[in-house]
Amino acid sequence: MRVIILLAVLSLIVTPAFAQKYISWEAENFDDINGDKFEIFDVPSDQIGTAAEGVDDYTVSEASGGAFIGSANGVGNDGDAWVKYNFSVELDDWHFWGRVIAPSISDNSCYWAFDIDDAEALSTNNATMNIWDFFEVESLRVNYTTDWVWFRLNTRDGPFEGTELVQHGDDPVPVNLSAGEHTLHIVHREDGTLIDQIFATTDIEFDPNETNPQTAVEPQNKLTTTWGALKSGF
Ligand SMILES: [Ca+2]
Ligand SMILES: [Ca+2]
Ligand SMILES: [Ca+2]
Ligand SMILES: [Ca+2]
Repeated sequence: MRVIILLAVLSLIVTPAFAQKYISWEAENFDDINGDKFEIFDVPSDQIGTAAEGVDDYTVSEASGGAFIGSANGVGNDGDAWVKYNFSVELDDWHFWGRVIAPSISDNSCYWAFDIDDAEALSTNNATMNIWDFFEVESLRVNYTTDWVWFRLNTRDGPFEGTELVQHGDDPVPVNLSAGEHTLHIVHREDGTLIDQIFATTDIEFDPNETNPQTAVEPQNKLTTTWGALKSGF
């Protein structure tokens, strides 16, 4: 009997070591918005004007939750416009991803930062704000598409440490977040950049381009925090 109890206790202790955590939310489900650059598009979208950026005008036929955010070409870049997400996690190293359409070198970035004041959320690359590039590095531009692609969170020159090329390599940089509530600001940079979903996991191996997180794990609202799953289940 003692052995059985011991095994039961051990299994409770051991199981969490294999558990990976996940959190995701719809980009259009922001908690706050500032400025007039970002708008919510329902699918099928009206034609997104990108001809001015060398891409044929196109419509977006599919999006998680039936909607996405972004700006049409012509509304202008930057503008200090932002959306803000409140979420909570457990203490861990989190790998963030965004589901994005970024069809040209002029439609492929935003700014971002965690846990800043609204007043700091500016369309500026400074010591607080990062640029999130989507196939900006020359060797990646061959990948431009009007389809959705999952991109790891990256930065051009900090303060976050993972450049776009580093994040495409074998040693991507996670975000270490403390337990509890956090915010993510996405700040407008290039018009014509579209965002459908935000996803984060403690699993460095997980690639949402290979496994749709919506089918891999039960969808959860960001306010219900995180959930675990056995890695072997993937
Ligand atoms: Ca660009
Ligand atoms: Ca543009
Ligand atoms: Ca910066
Ligand atoms: Ca969406």
